[in-house]
Amino acid sequence: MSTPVLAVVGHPNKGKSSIVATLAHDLSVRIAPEPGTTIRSRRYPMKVDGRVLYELVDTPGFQRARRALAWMREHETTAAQHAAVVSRFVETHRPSGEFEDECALLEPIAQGAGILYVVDGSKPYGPEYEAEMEILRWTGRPRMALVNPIGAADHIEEWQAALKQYFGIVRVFNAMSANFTKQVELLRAFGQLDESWTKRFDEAVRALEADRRERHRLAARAIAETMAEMIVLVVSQSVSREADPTRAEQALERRYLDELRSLENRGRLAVERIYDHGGMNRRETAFELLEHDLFAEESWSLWGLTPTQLALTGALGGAAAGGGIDLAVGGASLMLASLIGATVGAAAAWFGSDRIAEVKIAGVLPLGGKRFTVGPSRNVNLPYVILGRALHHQRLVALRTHAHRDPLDVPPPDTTRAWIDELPSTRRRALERCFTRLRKEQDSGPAVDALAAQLEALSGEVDAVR
Ligand SMILES: Nc1nc2c(ncn2[C@@H]2O[C@H](COP(=O)(O)OP(=O)(O)OP(=O)(O)O)[C@@H](O)[C@H]2O)c(=O)[nH]1
Ligand SMILES: [Mg+2]
Repeated sequence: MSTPVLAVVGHPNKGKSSIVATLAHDLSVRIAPEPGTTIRSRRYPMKVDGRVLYELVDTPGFQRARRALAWMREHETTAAQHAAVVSRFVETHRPSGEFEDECALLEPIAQGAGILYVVDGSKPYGPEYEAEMEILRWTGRPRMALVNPIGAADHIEEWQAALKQYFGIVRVFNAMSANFTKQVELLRAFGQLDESWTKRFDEAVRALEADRRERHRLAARAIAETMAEMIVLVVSQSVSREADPTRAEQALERRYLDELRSLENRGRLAVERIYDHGGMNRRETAFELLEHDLFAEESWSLWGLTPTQLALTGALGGAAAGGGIDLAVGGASLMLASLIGATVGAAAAWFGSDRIAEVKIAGVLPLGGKRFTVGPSRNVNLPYVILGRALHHQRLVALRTHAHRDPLDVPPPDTTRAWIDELPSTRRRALERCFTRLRKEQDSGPAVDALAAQLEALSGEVDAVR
């Protein structure tokens, strides 16, 4: 069985390369707002274990479809000869460079590729597309039309009415926003184009799904490893007798918070690489929105557990029993706050930065100075804030198609606190047990494994959305 090849063709600037990038998960595909970005055909094989399951060919857009069709009509004899005339067109014009774009896009089709014809469903249909579609019909190859709505206007119905006359299958497929389920559905539809392709595309779907599960697993592990480092982080500093201890304490606190932030950022980069988005930029201003700082009050009310949830999870009980937090003052008022139903915002101050970094004196130095340390944080809510932010970022990255060339734009989530409020309490308690183990156990390996296992299910939930 020969490898199915699909040539992605159409008018210039309609999102052909964007569709290739999305399906091939490839950031190296050239995409730009100007027409004429793709100037020669390029193949993108989908490989599993070294074996190519199918190939996409990105092509330049039609430039002179009417003239090309006119040539073909002049050389036409019978309908049975149409495909041969298209091949002759390519052979005749290839050497001279005339009809360069038409030759580049028709060549793979003449060699046996199927056709994916891409149009922009946000622009009105017009007869100028008919020469292109007629040429493609002449090739007699299996073909599907993809309506990619680039803008907001909706001309999809009129497009469908026209496209159905030329293409066996017509689908709407948005290159920028197609989620994993939509990509899988499209692959299955490719398998319907030609009977001899069905098995191959079923195989491709299975391979893609296995690959996706593996990436979610790796992302869960990367998040668990980052959390482990953040939870046990300690920084220390020796301060001489002459130095101002208050300033030294403040500097050490800042260093501790900076190191937490930089660990968080490292975790994010790892997750971006896992989903093959390693090369992208981040929009700083927008990034700050998500990043609106780990220690900002909004972060705590958005990502952390409420006082009641903390109490139900056992986080407070466990920490208090272990002498982890001082319940005498803050704890009592916290409990009171939860009892009288105080808002999370009000409680956030208590949960917030003042209790994350607490400077302790680790020892007195021989010549009189002191050794200060900060960390590990005893703040019971910190792991939940870190985890909420990590899962939000992972979701944005996992759902981002490879057609995007703009920096990662990361707004706060639409549904405030959804992640944690929707977590079943059994899972919350399981997470809490993992956090406690991370704080207590010398060898963090088994606790990281346990946390990664808990996070795997959460990490895969991004694909549950249809
Ligand atoms: N918003 C949005 N923009 C899109 C979509 N698909 C493509 N674009 C944009 O449209 C422009 C053209 O996309 P390309 O994928 O380069 O189009 P093309 O058909 O390969 O263009 P040529 O190679 O020049 O023929 C780029 O700026 C894309 O970012 C989409 O689904 N939504
Ligand atoms: Mg292109």
